[in-house]
Amino acid sequence: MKTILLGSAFAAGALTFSLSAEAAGRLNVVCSADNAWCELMEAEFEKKYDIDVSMVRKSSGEAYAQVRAEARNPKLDIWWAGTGDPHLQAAAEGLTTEYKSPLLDNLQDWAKRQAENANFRTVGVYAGALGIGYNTDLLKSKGLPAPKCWKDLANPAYKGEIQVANPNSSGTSYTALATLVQLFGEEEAFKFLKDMHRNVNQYTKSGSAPIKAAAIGETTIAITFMHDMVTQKEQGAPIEIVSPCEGTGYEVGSMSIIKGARNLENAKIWYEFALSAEAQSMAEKAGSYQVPSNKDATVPENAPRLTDIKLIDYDFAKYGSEKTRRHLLSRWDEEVKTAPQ
Ligand code: S7P
Repeated sequence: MKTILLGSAFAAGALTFSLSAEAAGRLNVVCSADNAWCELMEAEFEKKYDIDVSMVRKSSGEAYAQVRAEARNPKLDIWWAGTGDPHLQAAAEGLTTEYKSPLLDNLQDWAKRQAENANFRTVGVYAGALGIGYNTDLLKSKGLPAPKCWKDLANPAYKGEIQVANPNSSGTSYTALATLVQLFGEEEAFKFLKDMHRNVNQYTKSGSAPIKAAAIGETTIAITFMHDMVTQKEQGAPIEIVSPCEGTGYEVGSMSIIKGARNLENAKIWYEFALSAEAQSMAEKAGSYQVPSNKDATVPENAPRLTDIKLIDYDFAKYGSEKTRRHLLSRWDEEVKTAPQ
């Protein structure tokens, strides 16, 4: 065991503190961000610390399922990134550990609130809003109208043209489901989802897959986070980003230490690294355009700013609760997935 001085490793202004750590050792991470960002985080962390990272990439709902399944014998130490709702559910179920970072006061209010809502069993690492993206070339060649609102997506003209993820596996898609319920009320939201279902060509496992498919012309319209659309646009894809006219929901991408983590001290080192301005400013290098939670981190120029978007007052405590998530997901399975197309 040796003591690592973390303060010097982080951006100026960060608190200096020490952790008694298994500096040389291992860390098992489940990563729910885009693969390129997961890999960059792993590489940069390993460059900086003498810790061997073993990482798996899973969508948020799948990562939550693994954490839950392994509760009695955890194999993971830390769950980094992914939408906040399943992190909140894991916190409420006692699957994650309370930890108060010395960097909390450097974080945006929405990131601190996420931690407070979970009794510090999770924390916000980034934020981003949901939107509708479409392939401008395909839309034009098919003579389709440009969607402007959520409700437009039920237009029969879009039959077979829309792709969105399955909300059971995907945090992005659960955020969309919870957003529609908050915007329209549960009955109207489910009626809309059943109508839109006639237009859906595929429910993917991963949340960002639909906009990747739109970028290569495999679907015309996609529902994803706007920052995932920016990634495709930056790579030259003919993607238009729509902020729905009714308003939209957003995620507080989160991070949690697993209860019973075998490499707890190393998990804390990752936690501090991931909250640092230095690490968060690297996201753009991996083509990720979320708004970082550390106030001192560089916000990518093309990151969709939450202040420019008509956002709903997303009720994270309610829609991240076990009761509401379970209810909405089973209703989606029973009524939407099986509805006639
Ligand atoms: O790609 C980045 C991102 O959109 O992916 C996360 C997402 O939860 C993982 O994908 P799933 O929807 O498949 O769970 C988001 O947190 C993040 O912004």
